[in-house]
Amino acid sequence: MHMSRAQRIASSAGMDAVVISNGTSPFLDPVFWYVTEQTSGTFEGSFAVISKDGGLDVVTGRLEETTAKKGKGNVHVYETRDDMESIFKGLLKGCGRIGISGRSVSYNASEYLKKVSGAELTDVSAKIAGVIAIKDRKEITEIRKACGVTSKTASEIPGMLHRGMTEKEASRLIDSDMRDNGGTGNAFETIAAFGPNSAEPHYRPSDRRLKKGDAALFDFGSMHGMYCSDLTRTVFFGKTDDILERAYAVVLKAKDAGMREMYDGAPAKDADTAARNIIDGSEFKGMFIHSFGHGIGMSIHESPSVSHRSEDILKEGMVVSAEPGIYIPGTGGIRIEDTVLITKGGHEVLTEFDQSFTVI
Ligand SMILES: [Mn+2]
Repeated sequence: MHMSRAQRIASSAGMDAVVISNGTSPFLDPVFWYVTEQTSGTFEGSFAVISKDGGLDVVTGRLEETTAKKGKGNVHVYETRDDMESIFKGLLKGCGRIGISGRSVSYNASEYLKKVSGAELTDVSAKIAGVIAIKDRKEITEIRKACGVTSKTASEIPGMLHRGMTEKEASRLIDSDMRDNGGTGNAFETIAAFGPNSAEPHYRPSDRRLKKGDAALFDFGSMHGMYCSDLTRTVFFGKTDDILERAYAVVLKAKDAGMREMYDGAPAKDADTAARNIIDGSEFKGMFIHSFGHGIGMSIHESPSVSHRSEDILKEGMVVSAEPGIYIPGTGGIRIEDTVLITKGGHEVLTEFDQSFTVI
């Protein structure tokens, strides 16, 4: 039987109702867009109410009424706080236990819900994360498109680089190229890191200029619709230090080893462990300072976690990153990353660009 997204959340949460709440931007919950299948709108001050059996009601203001009616769910429009209160009283009547998305609901909204419903609130965000980690066909189509945009931009990077350009210039070129290729926005702020700066995994681009011998690390992802993608490549601008060339070979080997552990039913931690063993068994022991991967969907970092501490199991339909790295302070860093779809028998790599050692 085909279950709607709201039904999947209702059955996983096991509550009398689940309320997804949007405050004012940026305190918005992607789960609202997930259940309503909306592709636009701001929906500040809007709520999605999922009943025990998976029915969906949307509570919103006049401003978003027209947009709301294009999505899933029965739309209830309020004009005043009193209207809102009576809508909630009707929808939540008889509910003793209400699930909320504790990771994203504001304190004020949860106090309000408690007051209008008289119910006990329970954080069901881990259960919701488990549901949204498994993408349906529509979502996979969007993620595939997002990955296509990002891959096309990756293929254009070698032609963008020239001596003396700054990291900021490179990141701006990447961003506008992704838009030109059909992207609908950045999944996160693009990282362009040259030389020793590439040894900082979450670096922000500066006015550092590209010099001969630099490692040049680019970590970027376009959105398509509401969905993200994630890709990293490290290339070399002219002949570089031998140590970086050796590190590159180890990262590539670690990535292959990790990706062999990515299939439906595999413990997520196995991919991290396999990659980490390769790096820690090399001269670069201890230099892989983050986890192997993370789930990708409407958010750039979501469930499952692909770290050595993860208790998640990889399942068909999950989309995760595979991104080992080696970071040598003062010299440079290497990271190679792709976005990967978990399938029944293994996985499919959704981003696509040559990952062999490249000197430009
Ligand atoms: Mn990533």
